[in-house]
Amino acid sequence: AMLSFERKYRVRGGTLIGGDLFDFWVGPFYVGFFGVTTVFFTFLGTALIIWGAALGPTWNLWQINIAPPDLSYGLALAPLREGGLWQLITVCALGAFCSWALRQAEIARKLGMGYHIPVAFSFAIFAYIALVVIRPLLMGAWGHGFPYGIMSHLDWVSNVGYQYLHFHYNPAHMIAITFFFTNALALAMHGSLIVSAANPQAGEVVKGAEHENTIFRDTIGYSIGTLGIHRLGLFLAVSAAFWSAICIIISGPFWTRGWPEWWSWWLDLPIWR
Ligand code: BCL
Ligand code: UQ1
Repeated sequence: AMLSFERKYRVRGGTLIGGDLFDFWVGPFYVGFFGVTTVFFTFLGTALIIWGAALGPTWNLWQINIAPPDLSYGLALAPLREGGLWQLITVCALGAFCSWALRQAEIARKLGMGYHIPVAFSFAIFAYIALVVIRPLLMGAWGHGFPYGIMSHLDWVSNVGYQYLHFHYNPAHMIAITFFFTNALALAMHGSLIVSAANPQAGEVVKGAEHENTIFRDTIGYSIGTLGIHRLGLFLAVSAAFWSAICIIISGPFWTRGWPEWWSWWLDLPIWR
């Protein structure tokens, strides 16, 4: 069943490819050309993961691992059992993520919205591409990608982190973390503000923007505004993903020693002499 206001938003057109051919809904979901490709890559990729798990030693969800090829394969295609599955799964993941972003773009066009949502999501895709495409290409082997598995990818992060002695000294990692934490603070402030305004004392009417501004002006002397907080949130979130991508791309291709050592530029400044 369709909600009363739903028909209004089911507008024809705005497709980027395929014209009217895939311009329809299945239940509440818009399909479109990119809905078809999303489903295709998702099912194929998931099937390949299950195949990889079947070839492996365990069905324990935590321990299933699909590893990239050995470094000795360089940038070549590897046999399926030797990392080839990882390569195909990576292609499916990229296909599904990009299809999803393009489907978001089609829906934004239908609704006459800006492209903020697909643009924002593309930063998350960029972080993934940084890990499994850009850095492996720059380092000359697909084996530098991270393995697909719950525990195994955590082991990879730990091992790669310690390869650079102390990853907290990576300046881009510092910036990324600062954006992630600031984003969490902003979302906590915003979420609590909205829930407070929407839940007044019994018998009182729901509060709006004037009250929202007032609580922040009274407590910290500044309100960024109802539109402003969403612009700030977009900036913080997108920056967190962007600097995450940068922090891993520079680890290896740009800096091969421990990250603590990178800071010797500070100790070497002539002002200390
Ligand atoms: Mg570190 C990376 C924080 C300690 C080594 N580290 C990161 C960053 C982030 C972070 C900045 C990971 C986020 C990211 O990339 O998002 N690290 C962090 C913090 C600490 C920390 C807060 C801490 O100590 C408090 N790190 C350490 C220690 C080192 C260390 C010191 C280990 C010993 N860290 C590393 C290494 C890496 C990081 C190595 C990285 O490689 C990683 C990084 O920067 O990667 C880029 C970006 C988001 C994504 C990549 C997700 C992409 C999502 C895609 C597009 C969509 C998925 C769809 C999904 C499959 C669908 C699901 C469907 C559902 C059913 C709905
Ligand atoms: C804020 O000022 C504001 O405007 C009224 C909101 O709108 C709904 C908010 O959610 C938040 C969290 C703030 C406060 C934010 C800063 C950066 C002072």
